[in-house]
Parts: sequence; structure tokens; C-alpha cells
Amino acid sequence: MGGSASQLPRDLLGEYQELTFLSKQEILLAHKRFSELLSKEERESILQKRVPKSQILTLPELRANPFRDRICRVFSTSEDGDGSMSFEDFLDMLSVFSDSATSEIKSHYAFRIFDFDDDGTLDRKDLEKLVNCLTGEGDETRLSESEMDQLIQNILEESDIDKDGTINLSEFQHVISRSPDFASSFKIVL
Ligand SMILES: [Ca+2]
Ligand SMILES: [Ca+2]
Repeated sequence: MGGSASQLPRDLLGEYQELTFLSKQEILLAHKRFSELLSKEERESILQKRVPKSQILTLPELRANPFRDRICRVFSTSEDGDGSMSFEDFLDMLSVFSDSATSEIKSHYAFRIFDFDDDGTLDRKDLEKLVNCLTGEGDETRLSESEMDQLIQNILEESDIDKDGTINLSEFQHVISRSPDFASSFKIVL
């Protein structure tokens, strides 16, 4: 690493510590990793720059995540909907996926990530995509149509308390609260 990378100003570091679940060390590491995604010239003004989604997805911690596209989409504040991230978007993402984030925050964002069409509720189509993300694209692991129907039926029976055929945020959080492993699995650590 050359010495030309810009430093994070002290007052901003303090502000980010207050606004996120991240420690000082985690913020500094995030700053380093984010600046490595920028060219030398861009590093001079890191806080004004956005990194394209394709670059963000080169991070091994995200590349391995089946929900990587949705994660970029949910945390990106880009008005073009292109999933590009500013440094603050990047910090928000790491904050939610950190060990210190509450499981309420985590489940709130998990819901948004799984809500593929961003309409505020998980319907059969969202659940189908969710299951496909988890099983992978391969023909061998993919569920047959009847297996998929059965699985979605089971998921809805478990979670759709008001029986309207979809899972809303509070129904989702209710299910998540019964699964103790969720918070520890919803994690990205640089
Ligand atoms: Ca939806
Ligand atoms: Ca419902």
C-alpha cells in the first residue's frame, strides 16, 4: 500500500462509530478495503465516489453470498437502482451484517433482501426466488416444481399468520425470533 491513500478524518470516524454498530477498527478496515476498490486518483475523494456493483462483488466476502445482488440493491442509495455503493452505503451494509447489530435490525434487512420485487411483502414468487438462491442454479440441486410447491406451502403454513397468502415484516420477524441461529448466520465480516 502506498502512502497516498486518503485518511478518514477523525471527526468522521467518531460520527461513523455513533451511527453504526461498527468499532473504530472495523470502520478503518472498511475504509481501507473500500479505497482498494477505487483507482489511485479516485482515492483522493473517497467519500464522494460510488463503486459499481460489479466491483463490490469482487470482495470475496460478498462473492460467496447467494444474495449478493439483492444485498447491493438494498444497501445502495443510487437513484439509478444500479446497486453501486458509496462508502457510507458500504458501512451501513457492514454494520447490519456485523456481530453487534441487533437481531431486529438484521431481520428487518433480511426481509428487504428477500423481498425481490421490493413491494413490502414476501409472496410465492419471492419465496421461490429465495429457495432458488439457497439451492443454487445447478439442475441437480434445484427443486422440482412439486417439491417447490410443497416447500412454499410449508413455509406459508409456518409463517403466514393472517392467512393472506404472503408474509409481511412482522410475520417474518416472528418466525425469525424462533430461529436462534439466524442472527449468527446473517453476517459479513471483512
Ligand atoms: Ca415482494
Ligand atoms: Ca400474511
